[in-house]
Amino acid sequence: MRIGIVCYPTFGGSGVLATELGKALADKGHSVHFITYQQPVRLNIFSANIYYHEVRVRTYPLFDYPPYEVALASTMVDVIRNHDLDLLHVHYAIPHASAAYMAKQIVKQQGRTIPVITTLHGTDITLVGKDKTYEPVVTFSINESDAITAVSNNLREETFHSFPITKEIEVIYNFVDVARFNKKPIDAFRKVIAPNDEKILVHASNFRKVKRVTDVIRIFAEVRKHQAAKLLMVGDGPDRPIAEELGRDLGVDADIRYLGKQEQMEEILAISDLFILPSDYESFGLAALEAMAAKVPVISSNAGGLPEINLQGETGFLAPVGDIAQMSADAITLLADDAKLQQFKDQAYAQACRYDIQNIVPIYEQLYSRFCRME
Ligand code: GMT
Repeated sequence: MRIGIVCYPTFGGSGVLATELGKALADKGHSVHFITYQQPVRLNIFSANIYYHEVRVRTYPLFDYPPYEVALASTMVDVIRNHDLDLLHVHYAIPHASAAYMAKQIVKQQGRTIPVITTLHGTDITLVGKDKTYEPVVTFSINESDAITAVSNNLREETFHSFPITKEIEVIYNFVDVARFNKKPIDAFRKVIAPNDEKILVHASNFRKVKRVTDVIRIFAEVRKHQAAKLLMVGDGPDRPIAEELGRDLGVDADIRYLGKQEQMEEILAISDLFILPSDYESFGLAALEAMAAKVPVISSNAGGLPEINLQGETGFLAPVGDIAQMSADAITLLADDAKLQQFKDQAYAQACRYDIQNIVPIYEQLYSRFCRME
């Protein structure tokens, strides 16, 4: 098939998932056309089956807000026509689903049909999408999609709850390439971070408010009262300065390393013992799944779709949002017992294997085949 994938090219989970999906589809012989405004961060390979079409937004002194959605729809039309696409798969509703609707109408006038599949990822529904600035367009463009998928049951239910959606929403869980994440730790790297064999905790996110990075620091400070440990903070974003300040106030800053945005997550996870994700909401928590694939158990909140991924007392522990005392207690208990920690590591890995790329990508292919002929 010739598939157009529209996504954000940044480190966010939706862009990562869309890029990994495109790479996997290309490996299986499909032609994959990425349409976005910048080379996606995980699009770091050469494949004869992968094409990248950059959306260029022309500026003009009149525009306070350059019209990205118009440029995106026009690029979609261009790629549909010139590369004879069989379908468009858009990740994150805003503005990708409405731009796809526009492109679909334009090519329809020329006698061509192009199925549009919209995958909802989370904040497009729970935070941004239901704001009344966007809601009517989001509702319309989701309903106009030929198929709608959500990355967890929780997100499916949230979508029905917040929007008058008239179509079925299919749940297709996010996936991870287990083979890539199941790596041996690089001893020299571990020695640099934890020279005295301290346990290593890790958090990865975009450091937005929803991620509650200050909870991560507070949990770590509690753990440090009981044992020597290090904390790796991966990613960057608006709440980094307050996390740094809190670390200094709590006297644990010397044991925290901010690594910034990292492409080689598997190497960081390979030396880690525990992943912390205390978010206000996660539709899925792809970062937690990647941790589990690297045999790292997860201490998380029980918000959104996290209980579907992180299994209480098996792959890690969950607690209500903001319950720092419970999350700290669970982390301390787990880190203090090497046999139990190893058992959780193995169980986390087994859970990640259920979401392996090999199991999930065929579900997308089956979905596509309902809308266009397989070659
Ligand atoms: O978490 C973010 O802020 C990024 C966001 C995105 O759209 O890139 O992530 C969302 O999609 C991911 C992939 O499906 C999910 O794993 C995340 O849980 C989800 N984030 C939220 O729901 C807050």
